[in-house]
Parts: sequence; C-alpha cells; structure tokens
Amino acid sequence: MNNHLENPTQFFNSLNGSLSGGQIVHSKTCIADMAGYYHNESARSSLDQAKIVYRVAAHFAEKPGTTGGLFFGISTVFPGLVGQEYFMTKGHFHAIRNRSEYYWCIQGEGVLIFMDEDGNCYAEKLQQGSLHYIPRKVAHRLANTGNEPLVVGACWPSDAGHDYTTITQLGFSIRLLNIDGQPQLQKVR
Ligand code: PAN
Ligand code: ZN
Repeated sequence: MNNHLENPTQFFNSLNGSLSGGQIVHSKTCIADMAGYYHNESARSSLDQAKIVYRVAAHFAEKPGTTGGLFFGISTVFPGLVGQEYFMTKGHFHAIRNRSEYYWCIQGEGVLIFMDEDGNCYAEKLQQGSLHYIPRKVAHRLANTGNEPLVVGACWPSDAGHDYTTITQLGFSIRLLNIDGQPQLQKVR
C-alpha cells in the first residue's frame, strides 16, 4: 500500500465556477462559429465576428468515447443579443442518444431549452443554485437572459459525444426572444 496522500491537481471554484489545474481544456465559440444557429442570420452576420458568445472549460479525465466515465465542464454564456434572440449555445443531442446529463447554475440568469426527438420543446429557468436534469434523447441549449455572464456546470458520460448536425438541419422548435425587454418563448414550427 502507498500511504502517501496525494495533493489535488485540479480545482473548482464553486463561487464563480472557474476550473484550474492540469487536464483542463478551454474552448470558445464566437459569433462567426454560430452561422445558421440564430433565427436572424443577417443580424448575426452584421455583428463583430470575433465576439465570444460562450466559453467552455472542461475536465476530460477519460479519452472521449470511453464507456463508463464522466466528463465535467463549466459553460459561460456571455450576455448579448443577435437580433432579438439571446446569446445561446449551439445546443446538441448526444451522439449516443441514450445518454443523460446534469446541469447546475452557478451564476447569472438564463433558460435551458430542451427538445425531444419528436421536436417537442420545453424550457426551465436557470438561476443561481438551480439543478437541471437532461434526460437521454433530449437536445439541450443554454441561453443567457441577464446582463452578466451565465455560468453553468455540467456532468455527462464520456461516451455521449455531441450531435450538432441534427440541430443545424432541424433547429429547436422554440426560440427564446427578447420582446420589450422580457424573455419570451416563440414557437417556430
Ligand atoms: C455542455 C455543452 C456546452 C456547450 O458541456 O457542450 O454547454 O454547448 P454546445 O456543446 O451545445 O456548443 C454539454 O451539454 N455537454 O454534453
Ligand atoms: Zn450535452
């Protein structure tokens, strides 16, 4: 037996959601990467293409695709609008549909939009401390409805993968718009 106590190598700041240490992978998605995701494409193309819509920091302790492992990530969606539509993530189904996920809100205000495989959508408000279960076979997207960054934690199976193609082809059947300063869901089909 090795009776030496190892020091932690990764840290999660539960107040602001920041992840640090080894094995943390950072990615960012800019306005330019969001072509085809917003309702108003001409509004999207007229914005600063380098502007960051969201960032993800993730701890991948397993090789992606490994069955039985978990991934842990923190998504930060910045405040903003594309036309009337709030800054949001692309949204995805898991490539292996039979994989679920937890989200929890660390900071900010927003909405989590869900869509099942038949195109039925529903949405839950995100507020500091709220916990959200994303069932298997359900696509999920975050939108920031506030004036500060929306910070959301996530934990998902390491073999889940991401299917963005179905979303680029079909889109979500509801959109979250800012109507007279208030978030409102609008059915698009
Ligand atoms: C999250 C998302 C993250 C970014 O970690 O991947 O919020 O959103 P998109 O992947 O839709 O761009 C997750 O749901 N992982 O499975
Ligand atoms: Zn997911």
